[in-house]
Amino acid sequence: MQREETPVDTSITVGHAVLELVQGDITAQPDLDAIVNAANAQLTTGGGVAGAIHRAAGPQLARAGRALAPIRPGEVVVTDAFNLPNRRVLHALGPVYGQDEPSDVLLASCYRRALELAADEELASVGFPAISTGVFGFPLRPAAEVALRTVRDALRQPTSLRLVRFVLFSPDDLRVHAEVLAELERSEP
Ligand code: AR6
Repeated sequence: MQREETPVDTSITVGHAVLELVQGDITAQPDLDAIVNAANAQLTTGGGVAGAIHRAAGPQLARAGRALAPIRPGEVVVTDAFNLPNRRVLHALGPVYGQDEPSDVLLASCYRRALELAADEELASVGFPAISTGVFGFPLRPAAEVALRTVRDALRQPTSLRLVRFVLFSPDDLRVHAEVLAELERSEP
């Protein structure tokens, strides 16, 4: 059997919203009202996805963060998006795996709070990276389970959101998320 090299993008409907998985760069999602940053506690530039977001937004983003820092694991704060094509950046501090416990509860809080804050601002669409799965070391598959379950549960409640997009950086990240979503749809319809 031939192995599928390029995973196809996935999308499902949950409540009144679409939940979709794509491979890409979260700084290049101009159709989304807000994007989520996998931030550090001080809301400084940092590396990984945070570095990319700060570079694209410009130095005003770090300046805006200074007034709101520090934040704790599981917390999310909102700033303008400055030079990014989006309206808002939601800065989520994920747990450092093996250090901030319980890591799954704290990770779920990042996704839930981000969606709550987006709904408070009546936003219709938001994009997430795979929070904590880079520098913070959260294993990808369990992180994807927490992320996708939390977002599915949230979209079943009344919300302004009509689109939640997971923007996964590598084909492998997309494949794992697609597998986990299919499994959740089977086991927890
Ligand atoms: N678009 C989408 N995803 C990306 C992008 C991008 N442009 N760049 C990287 N990723 P990480 P964390 C993926 O390390 O684990 C920072 O220094 C990446 O491949 O960015 O929450 C902060 O300042 C991985 O799958 O976030 C913090 O100190 C995912 O984004 C710390 O790292 C998250 O990786 C946060 O660590």
